[in-house]
Formats: sequence, structure tokens, C-alpha cells
Amino acid sequence: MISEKVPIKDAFNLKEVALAGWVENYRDLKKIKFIILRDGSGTLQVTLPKSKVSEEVFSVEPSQESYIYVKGTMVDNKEARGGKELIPSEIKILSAAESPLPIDISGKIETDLSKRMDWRFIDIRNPKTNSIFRLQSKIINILSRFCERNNFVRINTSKLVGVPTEGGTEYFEVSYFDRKAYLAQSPQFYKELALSGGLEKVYEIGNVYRAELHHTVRHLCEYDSFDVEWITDSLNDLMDFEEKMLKNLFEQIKDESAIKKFSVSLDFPNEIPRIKFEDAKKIVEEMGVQTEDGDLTHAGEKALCEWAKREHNSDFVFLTHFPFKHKVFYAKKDGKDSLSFDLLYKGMEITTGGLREENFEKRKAQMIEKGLNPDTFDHLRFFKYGIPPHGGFAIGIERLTMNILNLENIREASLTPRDPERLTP
Ligand code: AMO
Repeated sequence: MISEKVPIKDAFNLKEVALAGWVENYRDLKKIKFIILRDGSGTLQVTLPKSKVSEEVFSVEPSQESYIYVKGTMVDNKEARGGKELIPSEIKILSAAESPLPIDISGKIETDLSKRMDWRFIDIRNPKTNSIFRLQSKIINILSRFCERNNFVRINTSKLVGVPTEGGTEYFEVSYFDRKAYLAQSPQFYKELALSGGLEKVYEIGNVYRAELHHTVRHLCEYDSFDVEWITDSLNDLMDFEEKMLKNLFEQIKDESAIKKFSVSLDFPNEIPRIKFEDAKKIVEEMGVQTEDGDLTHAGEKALCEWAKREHNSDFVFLTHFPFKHKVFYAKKDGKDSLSFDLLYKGMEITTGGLREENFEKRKAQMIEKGLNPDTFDHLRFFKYGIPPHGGFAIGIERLTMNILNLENIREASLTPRDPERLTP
């Protein structure tokens, strides 16, 4: 019975076991057969000596990557991985795999990324690839637990919305009966609705949508956003919280198998440097990188991270006080600047955050300044009835995973990536 199965890693401490898993390898040497069985916890050699197993058991010929059930006795064998092997008394092929496999998952033959994504359900059987998603699950859990410990309330906000949140043109339009609707680009206004509703500290983990036409290794059309928002009037308070949150994360993922499989060193600095946009611009320009008006550019972000590593021994750097004219309308102003920040990690932006304009009239004026029509924004009403001063941030989970593991392409950190060409599987 498959319900009796134990994880393969536990079998090494048991005598009689029932296991189930995929056939990583099958070899028939006529008088003896070998199966390498794999599940999420590890691999084990199943050995079928003709002289020691029943005829029925010996007759089994599983194809590579079939899912099988095996019951038997663990015996010592110095030659086998882990010093033990399983001699089966029962084997059942529960689900046979077609041969040959459409892609190689042993790591011997390299498959291009697009083909891997076409066959994603087989691709992630590779234990190294599989470990990315086990780590991602831990990341989300650890960040969530950190928020829970700090009395945040988890919210689930609407992904079908009446107006795009983040402005620009990067939104998907969908038909909503006889009206237009949009896929949420972020939960921004709903985090603010929750604060206006007295929830005080909120967080959300959920998919958001961006109609990103540019093909880069760091943009997806659908990604997981870890959002927080709470009552505060201090930009440093926001950055302090994220810093503590990530420090706690890095401490807790040290022993994850992905960290070992990708040979990553998890260095967290004593303190993440914080630098104003204007000063950062000067630094990267002195390093010979050209910046654009209000934008360090991706090359500039990389250069600033090199500077942070050199000067502060930090893979992270907070970039603060972006010019307001290049920020979203809801950012709180500080003269010509905004009380906002990005967190860069290993050369890439992984977080955006900041204080928000909570004053109704000012927020309305900022919308108009950005060329938006306040009448189309239902959410403005939240700001008329005693909303507290607040701020928050959002971490792109795939970007965080990608950079922790030094993956080359964000698609590797998404189970089913969406880009302008890809809508399957
Ligand atoms: P922003 O638009 O900068 O800010 O997004 C926040 C974070 O989300 C990630 N991200 C992406 N990841 C993959 N593919 C994309 N196309 C993509 N776009 C963004 C990045 C980025 O730092 N409401 C604000 C957040 C806030 O202020 O609370 C917002 O959405 O890691």
C-alpha cells in the first residue's frame, strides 16, 4: 500500500520498508538487476539478484522515470550509495513513463531553457531543480512566520481590479462581463484599504501581473509578490524591518539542500548600506557607468552593488530618495524627492518600498501631477476617513530566489513562468 511508504532517507535507519518513487536508473545485468529509486528526500539502490528474489519481482522492467512501489528488506552493501541497498519482496509499476524521455534530467546532456520550460513537469524532477522550489516554499514560510510573529495580519486581495495600480502601460486588460477589468499589478491599494479598515499591519503573498514586453532574465509577466504595509511615518523603520526580516531568513535557510546543491555562500552583512539616489548616481558615474534621468539603469545597479561589496562587504544596498518625478503617484514627497527605497541584491532590484501620501488632497494633486484622472480611482475614498500614515514594501519572490541561488534566469525560479511567448504549461 502506497500509504505505508516512508521517505527514502528514513529507509537507511529501518529494516523492513515500503517505498515509492521514480526510477532514476535501471540496469539489467541478466543475473542481477539494479534500480536507483528517487524521491524528494534522496536516492537508494534497489537490487534484484535473480537467486534471491521471486520470479515475479525479477520480471519487472521499469522504464526510466516510471513511478514505482517497492517493499523489502534493507541490507548492508558498502558498494551502494549510503552503504545500504534494498532487496525487494514486492515491486509494482504504479505509473509507467514513456521512453525515451523528451529531455534529459540527469544533468549529462544540457537542454536549452525554453525546451526545459516546455517540459517543466519533467524538468523539475532533476533534484537540483526540484530543490529550488523546496527552498522557495521555505522562503515564503519563513517570511510569513516573521510577519506573524510581528503581529501582521495576512490578507488576500483581489486580482481582478477596476484600475491598474502601478500605472504605466504594463497591465493586462480582461473583459469583465460588459466592462473592462485589469489583472492586479500589485496589491498596493488593497494593502492601503486594509490599513484604512483598521488592520494596522498587513502582509500578503500572491501572484501579480505585469504586461512586460521586454525580454530580460529578470522580468516575468506573472510573479509572486511578498507585500507588507503598516502604520509608520519613518522610511528607516521600513528598511530596518526588511533588514531584520532578511537576516532572519538567511539564518534559517542555511541548511536547505538547494543552498548546498548550488554551492551558495549565504553572506549577510552586519549592516546594509543606505544611500540616497543622488549620491549613488555620482558613485556609479565615477565608476564609468552612464545613468539616465531618475534611473540608475541596470548597469548602474550592478555597479552600485560592486561598490557596496567593496566598501561595505555587503551583497545588499538600499537605494533611497528617488526623484518624485520618476516615482509612482502614491509615493510620499520629500521636496523634489520621494521617501522611497529599492533594495538591490547582487546587482538586481529585489524590493521596492516607501512611505505613501495619506493626505486626500495631496494624493489627489499628485495623481493630477502624474496625468491621472482622480475620478477613475475608486481607492481615493479610502483616504477621506482617517487613514493612518503608512508605508510598506514588496519583495519579488522569484528575484529573491534567483539571486540567493545565483540562477542566471528568473524563469528558473518560477514553476510555470509567463513571458510574452509563454502561456503553457
Ligand atoms: P515594483 O513595481 O517595483 O513595486 O515591484 C516590487 C518588486 O517586485 C519585483 N518585480 C518583478 N519580478 C519579476 N518580474 C517582473 N516583471 C517584476 N516587476 C517587479 C521586483 C520589485 O522590486 N507597490 C510597489 C511595492 C511597494 O511599494 O510596496 C510595487 O509593486 O523584485
